[in-house]
Amino acid sequence: MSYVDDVYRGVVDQNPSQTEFHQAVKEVLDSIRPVIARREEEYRREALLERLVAPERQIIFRVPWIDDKGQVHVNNGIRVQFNSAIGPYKGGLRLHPSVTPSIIKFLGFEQIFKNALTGLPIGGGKGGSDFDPKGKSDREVMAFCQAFMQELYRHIGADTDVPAGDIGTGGREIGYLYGEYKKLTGRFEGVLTGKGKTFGGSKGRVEATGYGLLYITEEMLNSNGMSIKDKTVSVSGSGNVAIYAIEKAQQLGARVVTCSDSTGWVYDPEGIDVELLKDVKEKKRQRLTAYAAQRKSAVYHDKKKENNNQWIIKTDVALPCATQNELNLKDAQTLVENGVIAVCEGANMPTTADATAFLKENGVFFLPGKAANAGGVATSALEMSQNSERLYWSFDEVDSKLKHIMVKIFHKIDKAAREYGMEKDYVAGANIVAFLKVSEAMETQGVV
Ligand code: NDP
Ligand code: 2IT
Repeated sequence: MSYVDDVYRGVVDQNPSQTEFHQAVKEVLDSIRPVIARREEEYRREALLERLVAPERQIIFRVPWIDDKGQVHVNNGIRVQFNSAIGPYKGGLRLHPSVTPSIIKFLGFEQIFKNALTGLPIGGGKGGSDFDPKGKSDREVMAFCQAFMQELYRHIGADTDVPAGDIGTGGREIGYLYGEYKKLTGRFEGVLTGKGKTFGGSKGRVEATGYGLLYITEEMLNSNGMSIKDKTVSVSGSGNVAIYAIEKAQQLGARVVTCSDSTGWVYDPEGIDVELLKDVKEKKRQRLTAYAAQRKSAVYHDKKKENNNQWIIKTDVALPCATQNELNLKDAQTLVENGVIAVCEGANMPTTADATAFLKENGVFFLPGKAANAGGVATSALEMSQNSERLYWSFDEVDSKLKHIMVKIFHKIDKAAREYGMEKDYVAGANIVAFLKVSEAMETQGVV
């Protein structure tokens, strides 16, 4: 068996039932086969891939907190410090009932390569809890965040590990986490990103993932003789990434006709009213039914009752911005039948492996999440820079740096795909560029 196959088998054997983690590892390993083939014996002797697929450290802890009625709850807490070859561990904290070690490990593994693509000095990590902030009072969310930080604080720091937001973790949660970190350590430092703008948060971080997704999508379309202007776009999700993807797509002249949450989706042929969506989701924390109730042109679809989703709508560009494996083979077939031109991942691994293969085989331009949604973590790294120099940059300065980073990522992955004879395979391009950078740093630093 080849070295790559040996390592993949080891991952499956040693991490049984961690299917999301297997999926993320398999995609990367398959992409880098031509790179490994050039130096297979050396990599094997150095156990480079075995080291790459094993987290440097995993911290698992209990998180006891008290609800408004006095009931004590215990949630799990986890932080995976995956790889620090090119910088301090960096990656978000996910708060969602579906959080398991497999989910956090797949996200942490993806983060290593995403962070390498940004060109900034950040290693890969991820964390979270099965706590569900939905339906909890602000005081309960605060109680949870404080309890979570009471353990996490001893493992993180501005120069060691810098967590941030992800699903279920937004500005409110980062604020409570930061307050508790500061109370416990007495240090005011850039230990978290996505902070409030009054205490070290960068302008443009809230918008960064969604805006960055559109900057790289536009660059890819331009390079292939097209543009996002006047295209129709379907988006899934209605959280941080989705909202600012919709906003930037509209600014660039596209018509976005769908968004979704975990229970339903909205078709709005006149184009999503993004200010109304922000009011419903960011301010009032309501369901999408509340959006549809206030918008005449919108039709609400219940996912369970109708057994369908937003991918049935005919559009030119699809932007999955909700969660992993939300776009499956059947969805990909529908998108292709409807003539979709491009699928660009705002979420992490939203497309299943067979759906990705089908889209690529059918000539759909496909940008993988580790490239397409890298704008969020890139801007987090810009927040770290501002915190280190104790300065704030203007929105325009941050936004223009973000745009530059996204454009550069596209050209790096495009070039690598061509160099390895896989023109326009941006999955392969992204994995190869990132692997070459991280592996070079690991080899140079010796066996550690
Ligand atoms: P939010 O919590 O702000 O929004 C998540 C959205 O996805 C909500 O609309 C939510 O619906 C929906 N969703 C979540 N879980 C599921 C599920 N199991 N099934 C269906 N819908 C679901 O998260 P973000 O927007 O921050 O994150 C979205 C994706 O983008 C994630 O994959 C995340 O890892 C990725 N990402 C985020 C970055 C960031 O900076 N925030 C950066 C890069 C990637 P509901 O409210 O009903 O749960
Ligand atoms: O998946 C991601 O890149 C994020 N959730 C953002 C991580 C960060 O550190 O900003």
